[in-house]
Amino acid sequence: MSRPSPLPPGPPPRLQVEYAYDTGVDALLARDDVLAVLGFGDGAPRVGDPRYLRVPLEPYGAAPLEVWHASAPVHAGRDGAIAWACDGQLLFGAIEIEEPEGHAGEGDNSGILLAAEHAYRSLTRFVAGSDYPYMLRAWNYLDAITQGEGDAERYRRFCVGRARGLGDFDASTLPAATAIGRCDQDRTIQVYWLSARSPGTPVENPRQVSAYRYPRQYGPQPPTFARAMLPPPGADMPLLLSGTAAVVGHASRHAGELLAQLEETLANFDALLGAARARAPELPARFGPGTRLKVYVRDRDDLPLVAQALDRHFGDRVPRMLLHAVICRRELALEIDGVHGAG
Ligand code: 3EB
Repeated sequence: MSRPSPLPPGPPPRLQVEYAYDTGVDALLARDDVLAVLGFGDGAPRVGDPRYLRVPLEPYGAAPLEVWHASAPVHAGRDGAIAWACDGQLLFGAIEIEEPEGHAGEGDNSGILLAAEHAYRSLTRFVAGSDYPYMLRAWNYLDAITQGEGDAERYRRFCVGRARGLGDFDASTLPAATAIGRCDQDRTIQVYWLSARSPGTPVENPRQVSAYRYPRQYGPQPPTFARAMLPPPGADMPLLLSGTAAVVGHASRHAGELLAQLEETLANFDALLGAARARAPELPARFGPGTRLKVYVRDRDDLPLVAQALDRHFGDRVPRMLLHAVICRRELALEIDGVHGAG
């Protein structure tokens, strides 16, 4: 068990996200600028390094490793259930919590609520007590995300547990996030995050109601995330894009129309980039070689259609991976997250 040791002030934070197709995980982890490596799907390696996390979402086509390059030297360790790695400016953390048996007071699906609460209480304490107290970005992966009815749906229970674990939070400083469903029947919630020594600037989307202000119809606890996060001033880092889908205002659009949902999602990104560029005019207005996208597609059979549509839209200008994953609203066929910087 260990904690990140205090480090003197250093150069500004640096983060570069690579999708690596040809380099093995051991070679990547041997580099001292590597803050994190994410492996997707059944074929992803199993490695004990705290900088490595295996995410059981099946990629479509060749399976890359996602590599976060930061500033060497990176230090890494474990503290209880938390794996961490840091470089003096940024911290990658990951926690995996098995869902406990629920208890009657919480009704159906309280196991996911309790696991989310536990994960978020642990990571919130850890981050607050570290030299990297500012949450920039969080990813949440849980099995069977839309199982259950009404307020007992697992995603809604997750939202309640996440908010309880966050404790007293200020909606204006919430991180960018993704919450996506796995299909592996492993009732273990995975949360990983990026936090920093200095705060980023959250960005909301002018086409969308802020998620933390969603009306009651979507559950008792609105989702606690910002639409995007601009990196700390002076950082050599991309804009961090939250999971984005065909949600306009607060409503899902184009139920049953896959490609219309894709177009709406891309329109949401155009608006989000516009809002981010008002504060960071150097960001490109369009996705390009400095963008990395993760495209989550609910139905396996839709994967080739989405891949073709993205090819038509972006050609090979925008690096991306497609993953078979379940979106947190049943009518949403796809969701996209990623990072966006100058190429
Ligand atoms: C949406 O716009 C789609 O609960 O952390 C996207 C990104 C979504 C993050 C989360 C949920 C989350 O509401 C869902």
